Amino acid sequence: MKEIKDLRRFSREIRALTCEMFIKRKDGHIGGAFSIVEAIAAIFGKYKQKEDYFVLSKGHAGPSYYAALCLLGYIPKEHICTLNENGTILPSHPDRTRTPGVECTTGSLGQGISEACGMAYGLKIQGKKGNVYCIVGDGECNEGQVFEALQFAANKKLDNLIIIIDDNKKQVDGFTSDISCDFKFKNLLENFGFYTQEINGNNIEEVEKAIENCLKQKGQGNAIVMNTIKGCGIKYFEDLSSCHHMDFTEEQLAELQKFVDETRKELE
Ligand SMILES: Cc1ncc(C[n+]2csc(CCOP(=O)(O)OP(=O)(O)O)c2C)c(N)n1
Ligand SMILES: [Mg+2]
Repeated sequence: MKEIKDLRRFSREIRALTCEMFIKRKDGHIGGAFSIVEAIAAIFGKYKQKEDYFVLSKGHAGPSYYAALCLLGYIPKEHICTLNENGTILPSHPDRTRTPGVECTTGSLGQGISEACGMAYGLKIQGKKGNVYCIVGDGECNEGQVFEALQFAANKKLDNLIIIIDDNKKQVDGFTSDISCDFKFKNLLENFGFYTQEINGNNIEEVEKAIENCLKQKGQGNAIVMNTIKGCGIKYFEDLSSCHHMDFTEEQLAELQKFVDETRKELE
């Protein structure tokens, strides 16, 4: 997909399909799955090449990742509504031994980014082409392991690594700023030695431009700090004080269904 309008359409399809998984399952991590949809759409719709890797370090956002993989033909459609069922190929958190298209097993916060750094370094020392895209949660940055990974990536100048921080300002049970310091991730990452950009991560043009800039620069690791909204795309969930993981009520299931119906109609 080369054009913004195609990426925008892709992001809407991703949200609708993710809703269908949640409706069938009646629960799910909607907040963090929806805040990264534009990033997922841009990476998978335009940038990710065969030699590249993708790591969803905030593995609980798996469903929107699966939706993109399904729309691109990696995951057969008949599996899409088996999210988190016994024996499914779609566990709630990504598992590379189970799901076609998934390249890294994640879910234990902090580990994915470390694996991504290892992959990027591995590509470098083997003289191979390829970039590694890694999405990390803002709450996930509570994990010390994230900072160990950043130090390594900065030291090795991993310019084939693009770390994307999903700064949706919330974690499980509240605002990230109430749990840890109110970091300015941009300053932090710049001080670590990364080529850092701060953008509106729910604006697909801004995501596209930021990735484009990363692909041009050499000699530094890349970081994109995305200001996003938890639950972005459905106002009902955006407005809740918390929509991290939800056991959906009948009213909420109806909101999800309404969104699916409206989106499908608009996309016809
Ligand atoms: C090591 C580890 N500790 C705890 C958890 C449980 N957990 C799942 S999501 C989450 C909050 C993550 O917050 P954030 O990264 O901000 O996620 P988002 O807002 O993107 O959903 C926690 C603590 C986990 N998956 N891994
Ligand atoms: Mg968060």
